[in-house]
Amino acid sequence: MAVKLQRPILVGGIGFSLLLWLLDSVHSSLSEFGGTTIFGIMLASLGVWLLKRPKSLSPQKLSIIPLPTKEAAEEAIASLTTTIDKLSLAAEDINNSKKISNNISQLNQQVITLTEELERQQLSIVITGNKGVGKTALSEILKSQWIYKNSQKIEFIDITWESEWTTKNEYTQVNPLSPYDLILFVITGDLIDSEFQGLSKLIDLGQRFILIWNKQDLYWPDQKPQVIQKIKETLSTINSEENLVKISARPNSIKVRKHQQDGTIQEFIEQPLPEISGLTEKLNQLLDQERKKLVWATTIRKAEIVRLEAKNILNQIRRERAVPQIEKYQWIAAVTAFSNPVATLDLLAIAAINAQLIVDLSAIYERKIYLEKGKKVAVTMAELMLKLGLVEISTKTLTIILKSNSVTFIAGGTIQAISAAYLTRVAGISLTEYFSTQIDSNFVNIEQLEKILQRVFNQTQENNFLKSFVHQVMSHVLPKGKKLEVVQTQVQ
Ligand SMILES: Nc1nc2c(ncn2[C@@H]2O[C@H](COP(=O)(O)OP(=O)(O)OP(=O)(O)O)[C@@H](O)[C@H]2O)c(=O)[nH]1
Ligand SMILES: [Mg+2]
Repeated sequence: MAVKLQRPILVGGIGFSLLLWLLDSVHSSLSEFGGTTIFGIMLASLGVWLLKRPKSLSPQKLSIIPLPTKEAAEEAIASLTTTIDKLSLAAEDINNSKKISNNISQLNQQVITLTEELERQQLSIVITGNKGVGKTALSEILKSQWIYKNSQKIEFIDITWESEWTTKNEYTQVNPLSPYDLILFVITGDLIDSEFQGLSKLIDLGQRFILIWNKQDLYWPDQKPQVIQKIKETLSTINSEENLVKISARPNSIKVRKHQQDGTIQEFIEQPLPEISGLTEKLNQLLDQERKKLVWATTIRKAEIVRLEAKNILNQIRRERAVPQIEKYQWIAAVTAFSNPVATLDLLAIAAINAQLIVDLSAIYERKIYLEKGKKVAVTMAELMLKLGLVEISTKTLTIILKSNSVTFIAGGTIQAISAAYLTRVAGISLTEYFSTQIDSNFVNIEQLEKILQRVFNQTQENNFLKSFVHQVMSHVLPKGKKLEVVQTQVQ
């Protein structure tokens, strides 16, 4: 297949000619050392040059949870509406529009519900904590002693805590606690690390909690201050020491000995009353002062979760558009490498091609990365690929696959062509994932990009994928009639 190279960057606009010249001279003077050495030196030279570059392309942005005001909640709903509008627009020119239009009407319905929720009076409180800490006992006692006394419109739910909710996925805001206005987090002694990590994350997500130390009756009075101090110390690192209360939701019954006046001793079992006054005081105070804020904060979280749902569907549509672009550039990369006089893998030429791919992909994902920035991102990706050892591993793996095929003819430049196409694919797919998961901004978070690159690379290292990929590249670059058969290989 003849690929027409239309973009000027592929011809003269690379902007790395000095380095190419340097690499070229290294190549000609050391050619007697053989391909591998030269390849290594080229990579090393590129590495040295790249290492001198600034580490970050731009400041990294942290996602900040807005303060819970009505305006912020309205803004969150507005931002959801914008994403739904984008989705509606993108859905106009795709085939599977029936399902998507159903999704869109459901999303619009959620916007209506969320807007109504801004004035919600009823509160939802979730009681969570590890198994057996007394969640159900607490829920029962609060329902019977507190809600009815105060005629509060409150519902209680209890759910066993799972630390994975706040550690596992990237969208930790989509955890089962998100829809609740307040979290009562129950522990029975020391705060263990996974619980502390969970609480820190809840703070990041703007979720209010009260940490409840239950089963006080199991401790001797002189043990308690120590435990309290330890928990408070830990909590102070996340500015939450005020959030601790201690209770006994269902104290154990106790054996009481009473000395009678006649000298005899009477023994009987007494059931102490639950002791939750510290908690109810805290609750009363919190609800008096912050009831509305709690509702707005929940609305903000819920709106964000629905927005992520919409974004997900939008990303699927965008990915369908992105893949043909990636394929187009991977063939351009293959043909360029195949016909390039430099006999080793030319990472900068690949970077130059990838720069244009980045620009095109960023347009699909509405990131507006222009060519200059695209070049920087492409070089950063080349740098990351080198650093992670992806270039070396892929070249080795592809060489093994090629060498083990039954046809002896392998044209010069074949391995470079396949590597160039492969690395372009890995870069392209990684970028679609990066653009899909990162907050909307034009900054490039190198750390995230690195993780994604590694993951995508690992996924594509699967032997069957690589074999069929080799086939595809060969059919694009090999002269007609040179057939290639790839046989089963065991790649280390
Ligand atoms: N000593 C003491 N025991 C308590 C207290 N609160 C609850 N328990 C006991 O702890 C055990 C577990 O209580 P639950 O309320 O079932 O705890 P849970 O967290 O709902 O348990 P799961 O639903 O199984 O996760 C029961 O035997 C309760 O009687 C307390 O304040 N003191
Ligand atoms: Mg329970």
